[in-house]
Amino acid sequence: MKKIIVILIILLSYSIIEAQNPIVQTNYTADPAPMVYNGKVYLYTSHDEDESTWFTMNDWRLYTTEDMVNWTDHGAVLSYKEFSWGKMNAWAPQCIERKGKFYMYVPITDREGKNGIGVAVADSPYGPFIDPLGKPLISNSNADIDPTVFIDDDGQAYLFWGNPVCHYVKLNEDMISFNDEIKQIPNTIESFGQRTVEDAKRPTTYEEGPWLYKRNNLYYLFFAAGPISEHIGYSTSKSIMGPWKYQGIVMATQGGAFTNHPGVIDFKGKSYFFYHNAALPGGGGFTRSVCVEELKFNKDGSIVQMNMTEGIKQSLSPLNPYAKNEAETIARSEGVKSMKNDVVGNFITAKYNDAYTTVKQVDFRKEGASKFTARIGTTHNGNVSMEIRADSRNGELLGTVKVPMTGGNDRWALRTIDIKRISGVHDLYFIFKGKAASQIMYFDYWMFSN
Ligand code: FUB
Repeated sequence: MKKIIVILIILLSYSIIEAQNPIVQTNYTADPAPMVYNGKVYLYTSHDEDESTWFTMNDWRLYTTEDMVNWTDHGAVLSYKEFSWGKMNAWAPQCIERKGKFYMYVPITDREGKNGIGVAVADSPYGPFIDPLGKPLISNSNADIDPTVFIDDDGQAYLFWGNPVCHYVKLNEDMISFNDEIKQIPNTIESFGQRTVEDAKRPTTYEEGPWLYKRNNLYYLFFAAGPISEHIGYSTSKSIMGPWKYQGIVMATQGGAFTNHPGVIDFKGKSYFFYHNAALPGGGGFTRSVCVEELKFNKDGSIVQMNMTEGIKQSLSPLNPYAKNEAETIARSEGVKSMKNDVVGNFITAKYNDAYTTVKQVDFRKEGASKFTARIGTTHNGNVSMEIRADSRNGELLGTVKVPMTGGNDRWALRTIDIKRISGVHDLYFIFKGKAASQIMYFDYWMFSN
């Protein structure tokens, strides 16, 4: 019996360690805003600073994937500091593409302490994003947070936002102005459902974080719902202008953060629901992490209620090991931080001995690989290395790279080693070994060859 319990504990801890959710482990992220563009998911997030005890949030980050399992970290792509009028609070964003330009809508508190919604424009989803207005696009009331943007099939764009009520406006074709009057969705029980506790300011479950989505000519409005701790609810309408009808709970309160925030996309034939919780070590209400689940619909278009799970386990497409792969492309990691500098852009640093990253479903094909190349470096002299293993952290050792002392993350070395030949599809583990107390090594990119 004792033996069985020990085995169960080991299996359980292994499955927790190997869980895909939260999908980013190298930073605290919140308020997911996924966008599909040219066969790729661009996931914009807000960013809780490490050890935050309040919403200490200075920038918006970007992660991308083509397979829903391996995510590439592109670092911060915009900060409130790039808005001349912005003072603080880089809260929930959303980015959308129109005619090859990318429009990022962001809530910011201005220098007078007033909330507003700014817009920044870029020629690429990676930025740089520039504020074309020099002032907020929306400066309506202190409810001006949490924008969601949507372009309907007829080309008309809409911006919805707000806490504790949901406002909306039709945007002009330039996406950075409007002529329409700002309206409010009636905060009625029919629209948003009845709150389970009495709150004069908030009679319905609507709290914040709206997200617009359309499927089979039905409009869905997902939102963070109260009372706190938040759950996710949704309403539907045959017209984006309403009336909206409350439909129920998408995800009940779970996960240890007192907020939650929805983001929904269709990608490669499936629908996905993004949210946040407090699941990372050190996680809490101000140190949140973004997660994703597959979103399923009933035949009548209603949503199958979800729990927070370990996430998506099956990659949609294999990873090519013969191309240059960024070290910050990660399915799962522990003890690793992502960083950025002017020398190599984004890279990762291993914080302690046995920290690791893994990438899933790497296809070495039939012919296989016999060499491994990586750009690496360390500030420590001797005894720093990186193991490459197949399929698990204790899986077959393919090779060990000795990490040269380059002297800093602005100085790098390229190392190629012979490895045990590997073919077929495998998960890959990079395990960082070194005795130093912190920042044992840096890792920028890798590739295999023959
Ligand atoms: O992340 C800051 C705020 O917390 C967001 O604007 C809300 O949606 C909630 O997630």
